[in-house]
Amino acid sequence: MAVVLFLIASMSGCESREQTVRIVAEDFRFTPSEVHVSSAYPIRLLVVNEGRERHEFKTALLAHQTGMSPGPSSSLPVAPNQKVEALVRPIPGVYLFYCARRGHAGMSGTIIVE
Ligand SMILES: [Cu+2]
Repeated sequence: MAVVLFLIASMSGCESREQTVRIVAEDFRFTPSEVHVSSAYPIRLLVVNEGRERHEFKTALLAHQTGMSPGPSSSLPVAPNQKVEALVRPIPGVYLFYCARRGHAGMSGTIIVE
């Protein structure tokens, strides 16, 4: 509970800034497929499923989620017409993302934190 309260407080403060990366999942691609973000501010990953299939957004960037207990999820399953989000620390790097669902191997892209 303390962790949740701390998160809400830190996100509503005037000093806090974050950048939102919005990725749309369709059947069968992610848009955009390449995203550049700054390492200066936390990244809010927002994945919106506009397809008819269930998708599962997966990337190593999710290892840097903030405030996760006991540990961060390694992927974000998202049902049709749903959206999911995660707040991650902006550790510089090139992060591939892809759909972990069987048969969806063509769905992939890159997030570059610089
Ligand atoms: Cu998929």
